[in-house]
Amino acid sequence: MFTLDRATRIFPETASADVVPALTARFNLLSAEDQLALIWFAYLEMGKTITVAAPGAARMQFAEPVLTRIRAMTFADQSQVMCDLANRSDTEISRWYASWSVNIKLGFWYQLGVWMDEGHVAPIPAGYQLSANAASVLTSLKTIDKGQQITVLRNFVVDMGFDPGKSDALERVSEPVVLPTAPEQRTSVVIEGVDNATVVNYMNLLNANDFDQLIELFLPDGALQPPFQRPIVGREPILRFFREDCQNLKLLPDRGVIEPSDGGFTQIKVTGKVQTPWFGAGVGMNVAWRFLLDPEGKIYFVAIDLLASAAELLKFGR
Ligand code: ECH
Ligand code: GLY
Ligand code: GLY
Ligand code: GLY
Repeated sequence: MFTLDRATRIFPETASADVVPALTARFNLLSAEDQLALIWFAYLEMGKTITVAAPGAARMQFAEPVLTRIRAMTFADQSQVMCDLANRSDTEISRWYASWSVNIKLGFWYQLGVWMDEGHVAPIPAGYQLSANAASVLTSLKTIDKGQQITVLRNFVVDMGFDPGKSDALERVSEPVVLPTAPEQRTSVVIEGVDNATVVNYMNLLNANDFDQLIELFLPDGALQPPFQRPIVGREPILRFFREDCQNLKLLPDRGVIEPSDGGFTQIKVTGKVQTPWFGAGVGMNVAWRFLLDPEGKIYFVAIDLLASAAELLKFGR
């Protein structure tokens, strides 16, 4: 029978973008000043090629009290707040930050970036010299594909702030869940080589933000493994993840393969692209979905991998 551990190893030939955790580890060794400056330079660089979508008003209302407070501070205090976040120091603002969902964190920094540009928030000092290590991380970041670049940036932002651990943690704050797309406006994917109803429904329901129907596709002890993360196990945590982190994604699966497995299970690998609402069609991330379905067609396990290269989109052999 399958264990979760064994399930994570289906389709072992799938090569994920190891450069993402590698760069994240190198980034974490840098000083806070270097980290902030590096992100600023990376952000300016990316701005030339891809645009970030302004966050929605609903998302911004949660960070607004903190943003207003920061805007009223002196440049010195503003710089200190940003360094505290990067250092994960135990401060009030760092604790609030840690309680926010990924998209609120991204929206918060988006706003600070706009204010830095406009002169309301302390800029990175003109002529700031990155350390040799930081410069080398930035150089590496520039050479990887756009989908990998935005994943690295996202990791930096997610890891900041101070999380005191379960008992002392503030209540989690996330944006409201959007209504599912109306039935007549839904789209339907076509996946070359895969006509499996569970997999096709998974893609269509996620694209429609229909998380309540989507979760019904999973077994009660089913698991979902996002890129570079541990599997999320059980319907309730997975549903929470969908509501908090997966609104308005666009899944563009392209092709796949279906193989019978042990005990009447079925393993299915699909490759294609995913777009995040932050960058829209400007960035297509190359991904693989690796599904393991039970004999009734329920999802026991699905992993989403960010692929090492576009060539991986065509790799299904052993
Ligand atoms: C400034 C300088 C000071 C420091 C900082 C700054 C601001 C930085 C900013 C950064 C913004 C970055 C952003 C990144 C967004 C990345 C989004 C990504 C989304 C990936 C989604 C995927 C989805 C996959 C999934 C699929 C499933 O089937 C199941 C669910 C799920 C410059 C001020 C910090 C503003 C906006 C990478 C891959 C397909 C697993 C979710
Ligand atoms: N809030 C910017 C300054 O204190 O100058
Ligand atoms: N924002 C999509 C994700 O959680 O990866
Ligand atoms: N990256 C997911 C969102 O912006 O909602």
